[in-house]
Amino acid sequence: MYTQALDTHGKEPVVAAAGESAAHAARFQSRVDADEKIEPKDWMPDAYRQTLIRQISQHAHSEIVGMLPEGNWITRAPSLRRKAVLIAKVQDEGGHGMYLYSAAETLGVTRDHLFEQLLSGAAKYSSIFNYPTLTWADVGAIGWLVDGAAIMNQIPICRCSYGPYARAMVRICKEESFHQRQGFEIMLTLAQGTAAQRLMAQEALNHWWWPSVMMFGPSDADSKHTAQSMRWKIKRFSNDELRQKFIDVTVPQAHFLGLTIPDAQLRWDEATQHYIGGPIDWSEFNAVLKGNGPCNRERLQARRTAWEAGRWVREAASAHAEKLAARTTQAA
Ligand code: BYC
Repeated sequence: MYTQALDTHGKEPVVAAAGESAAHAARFQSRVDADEKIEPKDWMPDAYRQTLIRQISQHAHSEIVGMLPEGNWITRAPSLRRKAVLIAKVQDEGGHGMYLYSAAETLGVTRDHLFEQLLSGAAKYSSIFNYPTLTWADVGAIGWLVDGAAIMNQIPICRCSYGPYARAMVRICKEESFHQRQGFEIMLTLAQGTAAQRLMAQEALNHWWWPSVMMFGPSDADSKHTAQSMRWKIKRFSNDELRQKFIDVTVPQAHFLGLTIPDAQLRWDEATQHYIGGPIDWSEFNAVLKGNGPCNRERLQARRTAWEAGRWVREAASAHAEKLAARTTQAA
């Protein structure tokens, strides 16, 4: 269901950047075209390196910030089982962030530098995590819709041309599919519950549908990075292609739950065999990216507070590592 099809974009001719040899650039592109993995010590165009650092670090930041909306419900999950599952999910997200920061570090950037970019507000993270989780159903909707969208976007990244990113994504996607199912199961329980629970589930779908659809990024016409990233096989599908796949998979799931997608224009199109939705309000997406979503300030403040509160742990770990290294040198 959340799978891949043939690659369709990025077949333009290779052009070497200033200061890079045309032969290197052509050899690099032919390796990418042959589906060889590019590894950290291999030659790569600087723009490829910078694109990967940007995308992988934004992805890592999204995982770390993404812990906050659900973490908010750990103490209030409605049963011990739900609490244990939610703790495990949030912990997985922290782990995903760590694999991704490690993958970014293989490109020659430090984790501290990436954290500085996040905490100063210079780096982006996924727009979706700037929305609040006001009810338990919002936690279900995050698992069902946000993790569902994440899987749709991330399964193709398991075939990304950059080896460390592709390998990190294999494990991440396995865990994301559990996350999607736990969210769907929360929604199913609520949808089969009392009238108040069904209403809560419907309201969560109303809150999360459009932000989830926007999560795939700007429309192809406005996506500045897609063409080049597809040529380098960092991205395998365009934003609109993945968005359409997500809508096609998710609408029948909403029908199964007995819930209504909050899009009055949504219809099944027999000719294309796709669900066609109404227009997306990109002004909302752009406002969130500019820092003006409902929770942008709160999310960044939470990360800054955690960074400061953890300072003594980092300092203690460094001091311990220095002591160990000094002892090893003395013993040698
Ligand atoms: N939010 O040219 P485009 C998760 C930015 S984690 C914010 O299409 P690209 C989860 C984009 O960065 C989910 N910004 O860019 C975690 C670019 O800005 P800059 C995160 C966005 O890179 C915990 C500009 O708009 N997933 O699922 O070709 C719990 C132009 O866009 C967004 C990943 O990071 C957005 N939604 O395509 C639960 C996956 N969309 O950098 C779940 C990996 C776009 O030029 N990333 N922008 O200033 C990708 O696949 C791609 O980077 C994107 C964007 C499809 C997101």
